[in-house]
Amino acid sequence: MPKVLRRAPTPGMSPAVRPAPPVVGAAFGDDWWRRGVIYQVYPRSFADSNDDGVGDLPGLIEKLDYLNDGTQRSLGVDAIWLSPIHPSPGFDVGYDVADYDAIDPLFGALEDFDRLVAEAHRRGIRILLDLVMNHTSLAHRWFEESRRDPSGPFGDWYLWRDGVRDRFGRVGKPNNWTSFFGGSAWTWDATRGQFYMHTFLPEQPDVNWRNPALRAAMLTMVRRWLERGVDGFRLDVFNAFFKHADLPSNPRRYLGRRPYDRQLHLYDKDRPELVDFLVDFRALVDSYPERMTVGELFSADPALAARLSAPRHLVFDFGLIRQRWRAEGFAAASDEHEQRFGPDGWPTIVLSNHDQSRQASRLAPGADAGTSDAIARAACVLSLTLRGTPFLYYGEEIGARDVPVPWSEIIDPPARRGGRIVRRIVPWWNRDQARSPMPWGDGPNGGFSPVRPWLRMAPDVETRTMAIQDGDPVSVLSTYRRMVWLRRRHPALQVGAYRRLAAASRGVFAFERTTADEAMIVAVNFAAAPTSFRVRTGRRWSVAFDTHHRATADISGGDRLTLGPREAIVLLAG
Ligand code: ISL
Repeated sequence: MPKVLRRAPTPGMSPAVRPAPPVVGAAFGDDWWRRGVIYQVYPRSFADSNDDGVGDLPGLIEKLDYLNDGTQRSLGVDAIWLSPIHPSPGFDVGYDVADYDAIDPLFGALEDFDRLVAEAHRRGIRILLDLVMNHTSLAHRWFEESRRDPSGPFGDWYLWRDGVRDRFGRVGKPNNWTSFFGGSAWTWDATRGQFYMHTFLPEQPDVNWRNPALRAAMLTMVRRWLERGVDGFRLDVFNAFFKHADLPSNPRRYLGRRPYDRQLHLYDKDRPELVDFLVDFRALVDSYPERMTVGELFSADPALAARLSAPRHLVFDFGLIRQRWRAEGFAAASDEHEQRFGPDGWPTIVLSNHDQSRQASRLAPGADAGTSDAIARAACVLSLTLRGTPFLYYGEEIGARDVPVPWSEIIDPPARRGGRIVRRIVPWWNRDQARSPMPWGDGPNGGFSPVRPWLRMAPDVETRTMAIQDGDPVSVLSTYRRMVWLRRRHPALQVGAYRRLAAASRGVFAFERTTADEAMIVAVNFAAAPTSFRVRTGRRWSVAFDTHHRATADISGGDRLTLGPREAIVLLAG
């Protein structure tokens, strides 16, 4: 009997918003946030329905069956996380929001969004919005009002401060805070005659979460999206929401690749007041059935992620994203998850997102396609068997690699003025490389769009497309499909306890996932040569999945198993 969500209309609900359609046939019910697989869509680059070179919501709707049509021909994901789709000037490619309640015409209209929710729910797919609430765009009405009328109702909705005079009478910045994107975190606004604070670009002014009216306006906005049927939210840099009330300078530190790293960020994020906000915010979300959230921690700290996590409310810690392709590193990061989150805590499993180098490139730098795909398949097995909720990033399922983007075409993160690039995070890395449009198949631009896409296609677009891999039983895409559906059939892979197996030989990371009713072993050989290890369990095992397609596990002579180069295997007891 498919799980069907029923929700009585909320009293006083605005007539413009009607209860969401039920999530029909979802594989998981109330605990889908633990058992399900979540897939991040970067809307600009996913599917272009109107041939303008940019992805959009109608295009995404056309691809829902690819994501989950209820059969093993599809990827089988349980939820989609949409990177921001709100109106934005695009200085930070959508993470500078000008109107939280609307849809950027680039992607379609609110009606298209409602249709996306209905069509996704009809397939048992839930929809998460990316909420950028640490800052708005300069173009947001709130900022324009705040800048225009300091004593008006919006005057205190942002972090405005006078400059400070030095002993020579010169006016300096209010403190030493730096922007993550380079330069000071303070920009002078001539209209208001004050500085305003921005953790990121000057086009992304931070809001003042200490202001009760701002906080109420944000929670009202969140409720409107919940009423519209949104199943959850990803919270952009949520641990940066609160700053110290007095805005003191941060202590300096003398190491660090970038100026931003050369401060101890004691006062511009991770403030204790966040906890009280999360209580209110999570109470609102939990007042709607089967919702969830995931907070993006603006630093890779599993301990803090664990402390801020709660049932239904996950927190990205990015411990795995920092790993290179080494068994010891992945094993240590997984063990740290267990140590920090504990058996009752619930981590996230993330190897890719729109801010990081594509995992195939990061884990197999400079590799030929065969090696890259072998590592992509083995990494897929890890993503879908480690304990926690897996978040896949569009394109990783076909082994997509970073796309070299020439300086003249770089979009991110600079604020372009008059076509000139005025700022970038670091010269050798821009995030465009991991945001290239999805190559679906034949036709111009990998079948993404007949016109020049907003960002260049991957150089291997002729040989690495969804269509090519769709029909190949040993492709990366086939591996993802088989692993997602394997995970769906086995509670041990969804919610089972994790225990690392002592792999005597280097290069192998092996662990158990167990529930009361089933036990599975996952073993990954990171090495480029065959490697064996002992699996002292005294049980009989069958092969549930193997990247090298062996039918039986050769666990002979005292549970010794030999894995081929970069082979990943999943064994089922009994
Ligand atoms: O970009 C990064 C490293 O290359 C990340 O550390 C990222 O900047 C940081 O995690 C915050 O990311 C989030 O907020 C930013 C936005 O640019 C990112 O796309 C978003 O994921 C500001 O909204």
